[in-house]
Amino acid sequence: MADETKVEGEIKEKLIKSKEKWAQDGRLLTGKTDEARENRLPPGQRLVENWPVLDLGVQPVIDAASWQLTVDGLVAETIQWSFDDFMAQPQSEFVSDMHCVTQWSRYDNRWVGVSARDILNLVRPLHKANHVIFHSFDGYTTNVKLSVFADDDVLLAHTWEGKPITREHGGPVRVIIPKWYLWKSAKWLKRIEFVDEDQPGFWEVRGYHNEGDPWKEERYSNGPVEETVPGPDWDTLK
Ligand SMILES: Nc1nc2c(c(=O)[nH]1)N[C@H]1C(S)=C(S)[C@@H](COP(=O)(O)O)O[C@H]1N2
Ligand SMILES: [Mo]
Repeated sequence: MADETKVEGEIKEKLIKSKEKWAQDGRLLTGKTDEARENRLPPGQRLVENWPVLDLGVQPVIDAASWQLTVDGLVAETIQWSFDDFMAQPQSEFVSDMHCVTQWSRYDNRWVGVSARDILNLVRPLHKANHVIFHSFDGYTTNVKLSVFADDDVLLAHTWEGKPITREHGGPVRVIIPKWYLWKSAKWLKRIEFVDEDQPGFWEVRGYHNEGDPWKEERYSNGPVEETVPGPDWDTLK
């Protein structure tokens, strides 16, 4: 089925290259790590009211009727769900903030979906499973530690603010990991794989940090730079 998924647009090689370059150069790092945490805005971020779209230039067209989710790897029970199967699971509603590495944050997003905790209870990862790899229908991958996936606010979301998540934002189902920068929240989710050895994903091998804590400004793998540099206008990133 993956092969039949229609993909619109072309991978934006130029955009990917320039973001990779920023990662090398440490662009967008502010050097400020303890900016007022109580106002919820991590260092170097600014608040937006809209919801920007970021992708590789392709937005797979996946209608709910043909969508399938596989959860496999080092687990006691694998999952293979249709969208109906997915919707028949216990549903969780979480409200969380989003923080994108390109410096925008959006507060109070209301999500509905199946929680990571519920997935973990069903598949029961084996002891040697230490990492989780998300695979998406556009070929994107991203990695987190099992302990990060197991946090109580992690969701496989199908609904945002009472409406199905649109195609551009990763519908029918995307991951939401509120405590990490948004590149860890895979859109167009296809497969969740439990592994023993870490496998850095699409951006992680292109200079992004392997973790992604916005409060520690874990933007890039080469660590913070001293100098404050002006960020690009994120509107032009699309
Ligand atoms: N499948 C997939 N997931 C993805 C991406 C992508 O290109 N493909 N981009 C990531 C990045 S870099 C960001 S910032 C967010 C953007 O999500 P949004 O477009 O809904 O704001 O999705 C993340 N998840
Ligand atoms: Mo991003």
